[in-house]
Amino acid sequence: MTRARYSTLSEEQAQHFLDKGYVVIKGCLSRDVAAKWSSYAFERLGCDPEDPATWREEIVWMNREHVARVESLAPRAWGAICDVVGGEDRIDDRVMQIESKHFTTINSFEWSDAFIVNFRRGADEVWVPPSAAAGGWHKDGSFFRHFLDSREQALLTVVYWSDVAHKGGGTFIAPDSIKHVARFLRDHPEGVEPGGFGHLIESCSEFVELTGEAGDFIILHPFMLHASSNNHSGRVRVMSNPPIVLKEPLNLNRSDPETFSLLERATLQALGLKRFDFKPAAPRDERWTVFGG
Ligand SMILES: O=C(O)CCC(=O)C(=O)O
Ligand SMILES: [Fe+2]
Repeated sequence: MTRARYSTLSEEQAQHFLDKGYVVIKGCLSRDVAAKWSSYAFERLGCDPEDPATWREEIVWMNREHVARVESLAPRAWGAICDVVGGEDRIDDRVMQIESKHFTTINSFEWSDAFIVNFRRGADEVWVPPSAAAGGWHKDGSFFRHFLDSREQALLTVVYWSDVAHKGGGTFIAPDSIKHVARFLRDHPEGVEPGGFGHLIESCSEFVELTGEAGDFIILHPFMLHASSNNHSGRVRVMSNPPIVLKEPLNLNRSDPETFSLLERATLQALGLKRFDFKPAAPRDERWTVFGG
């Protein structure tokens, strides 16, 4: 019997990440925990998810209050993260304070209730399917200058704390954006400022609406262009998007190809290359304060 290559991901899931830039891991979080943390959040917001008359805003970005280790809250999610980045020892365990509108404190080892609550975004407008026309497309990471090998937002992840039906505010993604973002960053070794990627959606032709259930976890390549969507379901969508920070930039030029992480392999595949000796041509410019481990 051959030894499994990954702790948690199946070969099919790993291949899906390589080919599509994302992988869905179902049922990572107990429904009870998801319901409990969501109800704390609704308490903080002073609203009742069952009573639209109490919903004050269409969509809300919350600060974190409850925090727990991913490994204890959702061990399979943690296993999958480690599988994609090439092991826990590559993940930065420090607490970072970010200069940003959203999720001001992050630690890759933790999940929090810094929720993005989509009550009824755009419910009065026609529902636009996932497409360039839907608008709002972006690459995450407002707190650093972006390079092909950046470690600061090495994964985009999505945790669903509520069920998310079709037209229910599920995050829109564009799987073929990874290729366009990768090539754009290859052609800009001097780096790209946050916000400099949205126009690439015009080159994309593959779009997905991420529906799912409370407890589902989705790992996305950091180059995945994505957007909030309109919620016509009448049900509140609760999600979080904790970033994963690595200790070192990606190494796209490892001498032994067996030691590339799935993330590095996906990035090389997006470039159509076996290896690439990337050298940043400007300072990284990280905009955060480090608090320790
Ligand atoms: O609301 C969503 O589904 C996505 C939100 C998002 O992408 C963000 O806050 O960066
Ligand atoms: Fe985002």
